[in-house]
Amino acid sequence: MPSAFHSLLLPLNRKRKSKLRRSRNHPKESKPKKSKNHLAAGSGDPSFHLKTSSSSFRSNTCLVQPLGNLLLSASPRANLRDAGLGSLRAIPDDLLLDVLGLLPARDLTALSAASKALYVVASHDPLWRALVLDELGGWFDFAGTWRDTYVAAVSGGRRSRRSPRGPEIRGFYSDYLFQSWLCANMEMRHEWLARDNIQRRRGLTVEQFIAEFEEPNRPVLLEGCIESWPALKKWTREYLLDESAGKEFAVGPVSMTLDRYFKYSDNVQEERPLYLFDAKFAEKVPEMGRDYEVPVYFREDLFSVLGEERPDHRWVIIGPAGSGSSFHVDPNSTSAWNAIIKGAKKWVMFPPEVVPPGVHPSADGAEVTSPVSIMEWFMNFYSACKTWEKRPIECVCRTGEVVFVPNGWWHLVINLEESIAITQNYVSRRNLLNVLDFLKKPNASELVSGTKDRVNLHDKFCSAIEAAHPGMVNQLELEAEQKAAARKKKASFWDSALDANTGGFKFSF
Ligand SMILES: O=C(O)CCC(=O)C(=O)O
Repeated sequence: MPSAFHSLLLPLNRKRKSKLRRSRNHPKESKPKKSKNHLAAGSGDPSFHLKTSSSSFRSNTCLVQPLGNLLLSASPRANLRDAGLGSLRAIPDDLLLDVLGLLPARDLTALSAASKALYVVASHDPLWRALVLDELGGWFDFAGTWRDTYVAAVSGGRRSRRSPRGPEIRGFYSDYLFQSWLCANMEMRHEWLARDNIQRRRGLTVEQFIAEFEEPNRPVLLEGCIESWPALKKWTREYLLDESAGKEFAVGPVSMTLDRYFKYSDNVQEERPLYLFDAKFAEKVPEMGRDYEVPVYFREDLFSVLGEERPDHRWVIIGPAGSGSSFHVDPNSTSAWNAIIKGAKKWVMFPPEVVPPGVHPSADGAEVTSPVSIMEWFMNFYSACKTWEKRPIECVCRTGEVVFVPNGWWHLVINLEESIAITQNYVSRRNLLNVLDFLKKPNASELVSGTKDRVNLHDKFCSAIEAAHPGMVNQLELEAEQKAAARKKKASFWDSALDANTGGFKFSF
């Protein structure tokens, strides 16, 4: 790695998002999201450490250098990219990749033999990932790179005859391609992990949890509340592989058996690793459903009145280091808990009224996911909120710990090591009115997710709640009105005590 990378590296600017990087942002979201343009927004110390490649298949060398390094090269105008792309050089890299993404594998291979520059571009692994997932679904044996996986699959399992090193590439400069490689290969920096300002609580009573966290809608990390889960001891790889043999789990846009997924996750190093996020795990593998129970704080589950028609509400989540969930807000205004059975996750959370830097929610609330990858967010946006008055709540949550994610909170999560977790989204009396408001929005058909009947969910839920808990909604509305009136009264007392002209207090002794 040339040392000039350090000085010229950041901020890198990947203005447009290539289609190849536009996979669904979060598995709980039911619709593909539109991409948004954005600019990198500053950076801190630009030094970085590369992951040591754990894969027996590949090394993490990069064919590309950041554009700034061209200034330091012997011939600052000689970018191999431009010389070797011919008239395609006028097209920005992200657009070029979108165009190449339309080609079948045969044409991509032919193109990569035309020049070294085209070799670099046509070897961009996300192009091959899209081909593998489109053509093979989850039925692939990962071979270290997506290109090799594709070649092995179409040649009946034989490894690629391509030289493992490929042609020698020098002097190809591209911020877009370099940052994609860097996001896949760099370690999380110490400064991104150091801040831990969440409240950690052990032994809370349910009443304390409600009063201190659920009612005021504040995150908390709960310790010691899943110690009795059999999953903590039982969920070794061998056990999960045995129990789930032949069953497929939802992994990004495809379904995969666990053995194929582990072969992939053990050997992958990419910017957005495929994440196993399955809502039907307990139906497919009932033993997994029996190996955990809902922690005592989250037992009120009002969506259960909808029976079969309830939106998806529980997921098993498995992923390698570097996988995770980019910024989003959970669906249907629900709150959630996330319990780690194995591994460690870094969390960053912003309250509902604070949109994280780099995230652009749409005005109608239909778009609540982030267009930037997790590593890209840390590289280009994490330091932007250092000086903010409302800094995010952050923590590293480890095996046996549970994070409470209050409704409406933005959150980003990255696995620091291979992790297995269970998460559930729920509606309790504390967020029932929020959820009903959400389901009633005029564009509910766009907003509601995790269920087939997006339009009628509000009415169905209201009737089912009324049948199961007569008077509950009215009672909650009354209490909410009383609380609002009490808040107003408190505010007007202070208003009257405050001298509007001077901004000081009026004392009338
Ligand atoms: O990746 C994770 O564990 C976090 C999952 C998450 O954010 C969610 O379930 O909403």
